[in-house]
Amino acid sequence: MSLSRRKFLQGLATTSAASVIGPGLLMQAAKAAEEVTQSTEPPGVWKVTGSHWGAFRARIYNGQVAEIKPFELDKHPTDMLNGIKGIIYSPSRIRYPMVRLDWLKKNKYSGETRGNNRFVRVTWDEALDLFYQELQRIQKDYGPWALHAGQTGWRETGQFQSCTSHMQRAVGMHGNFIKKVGDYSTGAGQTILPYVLGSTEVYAQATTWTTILKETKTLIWWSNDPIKNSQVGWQCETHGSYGYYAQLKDKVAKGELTMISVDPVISKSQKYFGCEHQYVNPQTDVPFMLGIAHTLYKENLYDKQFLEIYTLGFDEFLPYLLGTGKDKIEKTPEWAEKICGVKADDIRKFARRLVKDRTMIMFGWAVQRQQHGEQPYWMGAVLASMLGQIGLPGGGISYSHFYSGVGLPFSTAAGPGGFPRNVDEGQEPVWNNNDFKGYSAVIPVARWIDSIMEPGKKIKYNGGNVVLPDIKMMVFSGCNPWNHHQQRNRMKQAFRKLQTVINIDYTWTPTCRFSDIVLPACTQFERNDLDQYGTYSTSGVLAMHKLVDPLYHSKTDFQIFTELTERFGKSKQYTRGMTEMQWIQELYNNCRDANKDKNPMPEFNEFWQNGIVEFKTDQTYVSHEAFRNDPEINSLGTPSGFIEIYSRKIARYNYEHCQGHPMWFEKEERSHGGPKSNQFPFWLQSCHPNKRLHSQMCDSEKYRNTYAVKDHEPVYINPDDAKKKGIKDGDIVRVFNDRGQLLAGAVLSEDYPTGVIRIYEGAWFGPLNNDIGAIDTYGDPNTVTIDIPTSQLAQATSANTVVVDIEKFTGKVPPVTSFSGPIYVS
Ligand SMILES: Nc1nc2c(c(=O)[nH]1)N[C@H]1C(S)=C(S)[C@@H](COP(=O)(O)OP(=O)(O)OC[C@H]3O[C@@H](n4cnc5c(=O)[nH]c(N)nc54)[C@H](O)[C@@H]3O)O[C@H]1N2
Ligand SMILES: Nc1nc2c(c(=O)[nH]1)N[C@H]1C(S)=C(S)[C@@H](COP(=O)(O)OP(=O)(O)OC[C@H]3O[C@@H](n4cnc5c(=O)[nH]c(N)nc54)[C@H](O)[C@@H]3O)O[C@H]1N2
Ligand SMILES: [Mo]
Repeated sequence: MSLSRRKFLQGLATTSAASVIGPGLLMQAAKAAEEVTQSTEPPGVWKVTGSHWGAFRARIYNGQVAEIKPFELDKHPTDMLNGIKGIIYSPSRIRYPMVRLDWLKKNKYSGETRGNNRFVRVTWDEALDLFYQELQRIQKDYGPWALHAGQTGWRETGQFQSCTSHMQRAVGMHGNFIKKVGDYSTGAGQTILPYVLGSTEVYAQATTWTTILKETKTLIWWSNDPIKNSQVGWQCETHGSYGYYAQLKDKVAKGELTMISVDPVISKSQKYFGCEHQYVNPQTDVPFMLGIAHTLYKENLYDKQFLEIYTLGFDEFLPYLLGTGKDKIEKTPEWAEKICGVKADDIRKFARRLVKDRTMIMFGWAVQRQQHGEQPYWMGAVLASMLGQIGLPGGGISYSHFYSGVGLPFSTAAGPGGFPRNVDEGQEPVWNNNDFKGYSAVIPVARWIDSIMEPGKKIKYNGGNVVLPDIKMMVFSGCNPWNHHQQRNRMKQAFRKLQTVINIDYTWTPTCRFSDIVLPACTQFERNDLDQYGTYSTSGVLAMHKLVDPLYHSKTDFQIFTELTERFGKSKQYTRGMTEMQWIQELYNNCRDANKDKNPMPEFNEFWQNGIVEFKTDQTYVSHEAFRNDPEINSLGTPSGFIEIYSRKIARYNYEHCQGHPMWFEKEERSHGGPKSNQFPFWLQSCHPNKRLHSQMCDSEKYRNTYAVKDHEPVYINPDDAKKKGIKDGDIVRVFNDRGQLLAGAVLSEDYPTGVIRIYEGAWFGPLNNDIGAIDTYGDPNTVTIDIPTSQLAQATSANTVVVDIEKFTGKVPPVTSFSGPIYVS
């Protein structure tokens, strides 16, 4: 008898179930087992969940995610679903609570060695005790002004588990802290546009694609790459926009729609649509637009009636345009050509095409993520006003088409609410201290490093003053500041001045490296939740089933902060006495109540079983239509109620780089003949990644290898530029300026004009060592970007204002330090 057969029989004897089954049944069972192993149906159970990358189903087998397939309702799933497994099983996952050795043992509050990445494993109790002690110490020795826990970011989806809310509610129950205003996405845009169009526009609903398909004859994508950037959404993404993109593409092919991409590079969208390209030198859209406006005026192609009825201040703008104002420079196409690189005649032709038929200008956001980023958006509104189509179906201007499904037909339903970010009304924090010692309690989001570097400095902001607080301690959750902020070496200096840094994440990001206490959260795939399906369309409510148990020693953010608040007697208030599933049910039931009249929803259990409740999405919208129909009754939210080409309010602020009307200001640095281009001839654009969500998924190893160049982040460069520099495709190169240096892998591509290179933001910073100026071993563009405000109006990031040089790296390539987690010290 073979060994396996004997084993089988032995097994039979001890298996009670088998011993009661007769031989006939046993045969049947064996046959059934054989059928199962021969069937193509893979083993395991399928579960549904959602994410920034869309909803999907995951096959769970042996307690692991074995396979992922797109959700049936997602007709245009993103390739990035292939990176999800690598997030869960990333080698960079934080395994245990960790404390930085020098912070723990040496000179506790000296940050001198912060960033050396040498960590000691501690227990959860030890880590949370330290967290609590630090909160106590800061509130007792200083006050709320010394603690900044207000930085936010792209926390994973899910209404209940939204981690930044958990952190801020818990920390807020202990004491007050510094918060932020604005964001990195649209800091300049969301500040200027309320003065001009009466709302932020950037996060507003915009004209529905069905209307655009019907009415628009000329569509301008301006600094906008929707095919790349609609892959992700703030809430669970539906990818519904791609169905309309396909129809637009069809119209372009049939010659029924003129589509132009205004962009220095040939974008993924331009290639997809097969549309026209209008090149413009980087950062010079305002001169280009002024040249267009000049043509419209001189050739009498502009809509005088629209300007009269709906706008204010064209007369104040005109002298600037015509050169009869203070600067005595006429903004002719010839003048513009020298700056923006578009031939004067082509500027004129472009202008004439805009007035031919129904024209819609759709701005992306990168063009305002640069110094003086307020200006192109304002000037865009002036241009659209001159065209006179604002408020017409399929005409006018928008600043949000591309983002999170803006433009999809939407439902009338209310989406589910989230876990509260703030302390409940009527309750007080342990340290109920509101004395910020003259410092501002809220600061513009991108000015936190300035705060650490120059505490007490008074800066102007949006018509008021801000006094930068003297930050001693920071707590981060659901954001990765060592991804999102600019100028790494300046950050290194700033972090050395801090006393304590705490970070909660599931993966060992560069922010962990620069922290003192690191707590391992689990990923969203290791906990239950629910989310809205479709950020702007509210297409449904999606169940997010826990796929696998929390890996290593990680816990849900809810669990972590329940345990932290226990330490100061607030855990009952924090949880409201409810468990995870009770919260999820509560959020669902509240949503169900809110929708009971118009959008009936089933009982929770049925929803949880089915995985989704779908709403009817039949609502459409035309931007600014109400205003156009009756500007008196539906006046805009601007001071005058009209579109403000000239803003008296802004003029009165007396800011150098944001005056009464849109203007061209030369940049601190600029390629193509601009400042510093002699020394550093390339503009570096750090666009949003095609195969990541910022830094998320960069540690998804297999997926990273689908784009990395010899383990490095790609830098895209024009072949002629590469040739001049002696760089070949696949070479490791050094990208540098006077702020920093990084290694990256060269990818030669005709999509990039000369003088322009691209490295996607979100590449993990991996410094060679902890020295200021040490080379970044992987390719993080924020190693070389500049940390200056857009202007005194928005004080937003200027990430896209940066010039660099590039050379073939000839030294011995050091190993990439980004993904290997902490250096464990016992
Ligand atoms: N140079 C340059 N810089 C830029 C930009 C640019 O264009 N160029 N863009 C800017 C823009 S627009 C943005 S929005 C920012 C993005 O900056 P961030 O929002 O900071 O970037 P993410 O990489 O998404 O960071 C989210 C972090 O939260 C963690 N996280 C996610 N879910 C959870 C959770 O459930 N629990 C916990 N505890 N942690 C979680 C992730 O692991 C990740 O580390 O970057 C900005 N920076
Ligand atoms: N796949 C993916 N999609 C995303 C994100 C992601 O991380 N990954 N992040 C999301 C988030 S948080 C945000 S804020 C948005 C960001 O959305 P955006 O800021 O609009 O996106 P970017 O990709 O940085 O840039 C869009 C286009 O602007 C062009 N551009 C840059 N500078 C200039 C300029 O000076 N003039 C002109 N005319 N064009 C210029 C670039 O070449 C690029 O083609 O994307 C969202 N979508
Ligand atoms: Mo963003």
